[in-house]
Amino acid sequence: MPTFRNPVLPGCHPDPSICRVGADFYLVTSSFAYFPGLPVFHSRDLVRWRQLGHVVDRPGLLPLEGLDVSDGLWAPTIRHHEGRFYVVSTLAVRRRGRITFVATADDPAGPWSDPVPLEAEGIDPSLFFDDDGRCWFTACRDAAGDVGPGELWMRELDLERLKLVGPAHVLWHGAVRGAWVEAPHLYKRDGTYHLIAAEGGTERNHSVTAARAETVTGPYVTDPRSPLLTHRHRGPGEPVHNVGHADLVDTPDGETWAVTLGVRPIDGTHTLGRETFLVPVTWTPAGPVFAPESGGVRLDERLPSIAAALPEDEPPAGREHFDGPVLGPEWNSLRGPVDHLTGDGLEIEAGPEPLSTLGVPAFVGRRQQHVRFRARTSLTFTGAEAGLAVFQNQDQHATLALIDGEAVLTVRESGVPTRVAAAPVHGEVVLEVEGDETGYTFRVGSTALGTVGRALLSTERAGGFVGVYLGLYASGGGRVRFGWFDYEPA
Ligand code: 6LW
Repeated sequence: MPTFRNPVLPGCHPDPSICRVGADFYLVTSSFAYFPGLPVFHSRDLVRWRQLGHVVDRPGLLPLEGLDVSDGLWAPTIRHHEGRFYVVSTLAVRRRGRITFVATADDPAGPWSDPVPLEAEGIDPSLFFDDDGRCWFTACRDAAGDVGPGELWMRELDLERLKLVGPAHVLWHGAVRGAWVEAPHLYKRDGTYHLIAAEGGTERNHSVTAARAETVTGPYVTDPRSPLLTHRHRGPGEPVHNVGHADLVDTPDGETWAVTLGVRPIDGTHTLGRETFLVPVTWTPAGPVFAPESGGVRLDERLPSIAAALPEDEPPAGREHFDGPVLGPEWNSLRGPVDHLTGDGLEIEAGPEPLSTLGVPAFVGRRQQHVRFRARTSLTFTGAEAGLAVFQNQDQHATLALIDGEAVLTVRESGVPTRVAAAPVHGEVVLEVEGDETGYTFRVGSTALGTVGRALLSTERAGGFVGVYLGLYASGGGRVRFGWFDYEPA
């Protein structure tokens, strides 16, 4: 039986949401304080995804500056209705408020409208279009309307005015009250409304739970089979954990699949973030059955029937020469755009902000998507500081940088920097980082400067919701030119 390899979107791609229009599938994920925000992907077989762009792709649309890297754009939902795409999401700042918004587009590749704020409490918004054309907005909130374990609620969304209207309906408190019910999505099947949610928190106890109702506004009755999907009971030998936060889609030939987040821990920690996995679903009179054959998320899963043949391995991306007019969509900066030039390498203006700031440092990065990889770059520089960063968050990262004629390896843990090693350098320099299960080994030319333990840059150790980015950065003045960048899975 032909299989594909999970995760279908490796690296930090959590909270996936999916919709289909004809033969085309579209998917969005959270992006936190990275800019541009809310990546949009396209696929025709659910397995091979290509990024089209971002929903929040212009500066100034939403205030990302000042945010911890794990705050920002959370848990979007994408839906399509009568020729229009809708994305709802929340700019969340833990303990300091949030802005829930809707953006629309005729083409998911963009342009997307400016975000329209909605008067909505909580996080994890979703939309459901009923047979009569009415649009129902759902989200989760706690009793105080803050982020937290609590309840799922609903209001109607007026599609003309993009405003929530009518009364709020409380739908459900989860299969277990107080177990962080979140990530609601609603579907209608054979006249019954099925509410899917996540419960247990986004770590090891994560899960998919469900409730059902005969009318859209409820009452919703807990599906006694809940959790319908979880790996919380699996031991440390299980390769995939934290499974939950699912969204369902039907294929043109009648299969149902779910996208869900999960992590791949090694010795109890993961660095790649929460990734997007694809899981088969069948519908029974009792409701959806996730992974009917295996009961869980598999690294090797049977191919969707629409993917007639085994997908070919992606050709290795090859060396990035930055010779296009703009950076590819896989590149992000932190909290806002960075002054840069492409065409002949990547030139970055080194601003005053260090990587440890909550502002916009001169940083351009991409997700680490494989535990074993090698990343290299060549640069010439005469300013204060520039190089390669393995970035978990502003307080937890490792850098190999040119500083005063030396290549310096620095590790920052809990906000405290430690200079690990240094070597003198001249002229054009090649900086390298190689990752594996144990750590990140840094080299300048062929000289190894040291290895930083992998767990140090893990989400478990750093806290928060993101995975590691590999970035090029500069700070303290001067202009740096990166000639090329290689990222190779090993
Ligand atoms: C997301 C929520 C969650 O909105 O983490 O705990 C948040 N679970 O569903 C950020 O990814």
